[in-house]
Amino acid sequence: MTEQPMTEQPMTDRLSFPRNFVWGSATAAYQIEGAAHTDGRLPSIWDVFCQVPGKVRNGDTGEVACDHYHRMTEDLDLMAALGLPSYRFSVSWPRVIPGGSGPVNHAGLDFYQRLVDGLLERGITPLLTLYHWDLPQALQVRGGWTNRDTVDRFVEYAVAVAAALGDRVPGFTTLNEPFCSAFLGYASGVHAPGETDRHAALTAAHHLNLAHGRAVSALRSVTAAELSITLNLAHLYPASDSEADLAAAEHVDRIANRIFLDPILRGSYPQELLTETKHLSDWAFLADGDLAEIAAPIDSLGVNFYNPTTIAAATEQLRGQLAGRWQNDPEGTGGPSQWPGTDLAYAIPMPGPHTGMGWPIVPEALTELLLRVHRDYPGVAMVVTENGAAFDDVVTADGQVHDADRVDYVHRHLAAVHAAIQAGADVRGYYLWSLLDNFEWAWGYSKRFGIVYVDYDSLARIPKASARWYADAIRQNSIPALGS
Ligand code: IFM
Repeated sequence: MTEQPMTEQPMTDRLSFPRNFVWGSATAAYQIEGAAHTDGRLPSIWDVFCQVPGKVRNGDTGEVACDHYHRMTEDLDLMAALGLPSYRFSVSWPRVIPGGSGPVNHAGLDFYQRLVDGLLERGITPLLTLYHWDLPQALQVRGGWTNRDTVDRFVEYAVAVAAALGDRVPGFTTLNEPFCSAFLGYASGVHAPGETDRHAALTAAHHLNLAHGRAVSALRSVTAAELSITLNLAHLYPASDSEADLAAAEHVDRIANRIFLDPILRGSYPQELLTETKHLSDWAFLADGDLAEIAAPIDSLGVNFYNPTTIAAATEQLRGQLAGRWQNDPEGTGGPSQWPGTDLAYAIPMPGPHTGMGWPIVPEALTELLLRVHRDYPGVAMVVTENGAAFDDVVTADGQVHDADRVDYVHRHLAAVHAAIQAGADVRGYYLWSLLDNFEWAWGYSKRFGIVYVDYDSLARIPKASARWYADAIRQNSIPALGS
């Protein structure tokens, strides 16, 4: 693949985005900040999980990460140099309320005051995520998201952050990808806190929904900011037209997507979900009045998308193929993997090009997904809050990173967003994941998603070719038409 030309082209050869379309890039606290013991921060579940042998590749941790905590000014200048109109970041709960409950740690909160001020000084609009997976460990020892009390602790934390920043931050997102918190954290156990109990995962999912809804209501009285939640929606293709595969795909749709979308946007859980998970849980955690609280109106829905998935009904043959493989092993992506939280469905490999994560590259699936949400949840405004790709980047002799594959991935996915808008979906912005290479959870630092390369020895930042391509798209509010 060759690098995309960045020359001006006649507007007819370009796909233009709506006038107010928001362009940005995203990161998350634990993945970039480092400074794990600085200014009163206490451990999160990820600090603890990283210490468990075999859980994170190479034994990597977020102790230093990109050292963004100490290099924030340099990173802000980098964003300004790229002409980034908006920056999506997350606040670390264990910095702000280190014990999970109790007093606010002003030294920790001050970091975000400086970050927000620094963004605004540079004309960059902040989009603040309150929870991107770093639960204070002090709450985990009391059951974490399986404990209903965590819901109210989250609301207290959300209000504390909004009371400090709500006058300057125009957008708050309650949770990032609650599917991962609930099902990777409590069912498959590949994320912190590493539990493998499906009843716990369903309990956590419900409590995350409730935490979101209660926080939205509480935040309305503290800030005029727009409020949202970000979901990593699975776009699913049944492996065949067989009844079994179609049913498996619908089942995964309920356990991955509708378990969040329906209560938040419709005020109910799908009845089939309650029935098909009856053997795992009696859903006694669902109390009267919860659904009304969860459905507190939001201003937009964040959608994270990387790849679609092909789903097959679980069979003995698929189980046999999976046996003996570590599910979280990137090398294992060549075979089927059990869908987290259920034994009824398997994700099976898709043909075609893949990213460095082994994830299939299917941009049209993003158009289909946005149109599906638009169709099934009418009136919902969406923002693509994450999209991007890891590739095996190298710094070449010229000191540059020529990441043509990432340029191509982003280009095609932006074209897919454009197509969805043309077809009527209300998509208001796009945040590229990620600004910086960073700590990719169970894969540690082995996977690079950034448009800016981070040398983990010197911590130097090197903007990649994709950063320049993206800056050009932002400047023109348009991208070259595919094939032009
Ligand atoms: O790095 C993650 C991010 O934290 C959440 N969404 C997916 C990204 C890539 O895996």
